[in-house]
Amino acid sequence: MNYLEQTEWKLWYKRPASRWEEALPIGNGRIGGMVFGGIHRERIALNEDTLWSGFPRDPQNYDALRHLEPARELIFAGKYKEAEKLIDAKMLGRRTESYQPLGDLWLEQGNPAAETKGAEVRGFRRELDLATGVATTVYRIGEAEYQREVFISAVDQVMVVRITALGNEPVQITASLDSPLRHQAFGGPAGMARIGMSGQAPSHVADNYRGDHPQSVLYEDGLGLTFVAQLLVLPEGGGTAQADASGRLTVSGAKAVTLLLAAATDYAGFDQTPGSGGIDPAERCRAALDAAAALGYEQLRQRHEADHRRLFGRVELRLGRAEEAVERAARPTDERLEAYRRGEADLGLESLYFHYGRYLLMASSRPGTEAAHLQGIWNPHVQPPWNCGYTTNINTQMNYWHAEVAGLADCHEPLFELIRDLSVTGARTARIHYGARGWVAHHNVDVWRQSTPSDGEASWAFWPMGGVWLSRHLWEHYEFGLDEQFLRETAYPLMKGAAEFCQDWLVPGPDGQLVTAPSTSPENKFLTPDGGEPCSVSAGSTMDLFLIRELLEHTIQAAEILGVDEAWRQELSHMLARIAEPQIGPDGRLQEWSEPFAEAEPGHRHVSHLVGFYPGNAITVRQTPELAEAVRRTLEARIQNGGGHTGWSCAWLINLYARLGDGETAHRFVNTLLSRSTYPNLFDDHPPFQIDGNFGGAAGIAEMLLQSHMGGIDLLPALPAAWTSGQVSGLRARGGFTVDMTWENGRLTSARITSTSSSHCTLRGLQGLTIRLPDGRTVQEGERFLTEPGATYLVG
Ligand code: FUC
Repeated sequence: MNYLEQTEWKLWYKRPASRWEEALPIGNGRIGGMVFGGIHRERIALNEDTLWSGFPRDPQNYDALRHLEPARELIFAGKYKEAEKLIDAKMLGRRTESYQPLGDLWLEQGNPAAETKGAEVRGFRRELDLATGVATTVYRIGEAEYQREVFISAVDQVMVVRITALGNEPVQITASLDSPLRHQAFGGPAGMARIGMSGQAPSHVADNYRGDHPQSVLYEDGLGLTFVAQLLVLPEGGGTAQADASGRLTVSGAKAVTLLLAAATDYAGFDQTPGSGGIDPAERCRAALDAAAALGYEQLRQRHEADHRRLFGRVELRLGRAEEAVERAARPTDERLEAYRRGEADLGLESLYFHYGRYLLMASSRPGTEAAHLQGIWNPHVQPPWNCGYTTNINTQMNYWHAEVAGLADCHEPLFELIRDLSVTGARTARIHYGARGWVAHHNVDVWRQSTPSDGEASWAFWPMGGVWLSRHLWEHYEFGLDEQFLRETAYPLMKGAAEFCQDWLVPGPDGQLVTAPSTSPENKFLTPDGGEPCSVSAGSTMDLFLIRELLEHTIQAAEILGVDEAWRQELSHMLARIAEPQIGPDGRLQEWSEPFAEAEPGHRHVSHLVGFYPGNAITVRQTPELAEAVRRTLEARIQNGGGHTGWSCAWLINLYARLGDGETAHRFVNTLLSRSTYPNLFDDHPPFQIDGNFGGAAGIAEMLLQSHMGGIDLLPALPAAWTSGQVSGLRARGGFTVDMTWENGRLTSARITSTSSSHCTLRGLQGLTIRLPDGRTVQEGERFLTEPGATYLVG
């Protein structure tokens, strides 16, 4: 698809960005940049993924446990509102910390000769090439043509800006660094082409959720993390570069310039006080810059591109005809989005959105980096929306919904590291808050791995299911890749700890069935049966019980595969049999709570009780059709009442309708996500910018094309009429398979399944086609066959 790479996977614009939501994101998982593409004044906003406010603290509420039994008694006596008040007053912990911006690289670029003659800027174009991970800005002034390329290398851990001038005008720039945090800029040593800045993050950024301090607070008391950014400039073609002591670096007379930027903090782990971990961020920057300078631009670019393509090229999706996609891509992305909003079909934009979701995960989450948070890695605010945190009651999980299916299993790893850390902090919280074994996490987590119920009131803060839901990702990673070493060394011990917490957390309800209490259903409220008051606390929410049930099942399966913990497995099986079942209400909907309470907000954005349908698979259209029908009715009622109105909420609907096999409705929500909840740079608009919708949207598009949660692989399970023809390669299915497909006139025309292990495979959705085995035998739809690692099975 070489010619397509010229255009199809690019975002491009005719004007510089005037705001964050127009700028173009680049990143290597650790360092993030937003490229504005200014002409005379370029801004590249910078982030580093460990730069957070705060330091390790003890966030536990030692008083909480004392109130657990009284809260349970109130709940089982039907006094829900009183239980909620008790939790709000006595059982919550302190606020989580905030991700911080690093600052900006400013480049003032002149063309004095042409400007004095009043020459105009012509031919402006800025673009982001998803296939290479390079953002490029080009324009002409007078006789000169300028080009600025920017990328952030994962291999060499530096940002590279390459500025060239064609024609007779030299490159003339002044570079400087700035930050909204307390910092100092410096240049030199004198005469050297280096500048830098060093600063400190606040030790606490938050408003006090109790309302004692109605104003947001920001403590700059010297206890926070130290950050450093350094810039090294390599002029070519006879140019000179001079830094002054204040940190301004001027290049003149060069044909081309390469700027290298490194950034680091002294973060040494969630349990290390800033400065105590033996990390010297200035030294780290210096070392990265020296190594990169020795390589030079050409090699840096080659190494970056090879690494980027290795990941990006694993999956290719085309919807519709190639010529049409190319034609659409000739239009600037913002204009394209506008036209789409007005109702013009643009299948290329939909597949671009899918690829962008993959690109953004590659740029914000790589092995060894921090996991992607609410804004991925890109944030300019000292007090960002929701702290740029890890909100684990949907958002953090959604960030990784596409990781496995869309060929980025390695980008999933930072989440596993976060889970591992949480199992340490969360073990204390389990013990101190609940007197329980194992480990627990609640709805908000930060870089210090806060595991307590934090940031506000019971309806969102009191939700000890964060670790349970996160553990599903460990199992999914195993199911897709079948890596037994990962299961043994990483997944199982963490899943086991989460399951042990559940063992101690489940209690018999009045009828003897096991339930959770206190229990909430994020972040919805019901109306109390007696007073009609909005309330969040009861016993045994449907979501809690789905999450726990699935965790216990997966843990048992994992223990069986590994041949361990036999007696304990039996214990879990007995518990499973006693857990209360999900209920279908009198109106045919799946009940959100254990009783058919009226909802305070019937169009609520969260559809927590559907977690067992997607991402879970406790309910499926094939195995539990009645429950699946209840899911459909639940969705209809939510949507009728305005549900799905935030970016991520809409993205969840795409996945849910894909699982229902309803391609038309799934596609309608793809359309809604793109036309209502997408900024000009294709960032998801919650509002404000929040990246989960990008990732959940990409997952939804994949889920429409391929599913593997029903004990086999379903090809094109929710293909909408609008996607008449298309092709996809490299999607992954559970059981260690990779799937390529083409379809025309809404029908599968060929498929190729590659096996990476020796597991059984069952294919559905063949529409009359058959599977040819390497020995020449043919297999039909729904027939199970054994695969060999490395072998390819053709459907035709
Ligand atoms: C949850 C959601 C909000 C938002 C926040 C970051 O609390 O209910 O919509 O996404 O996380």
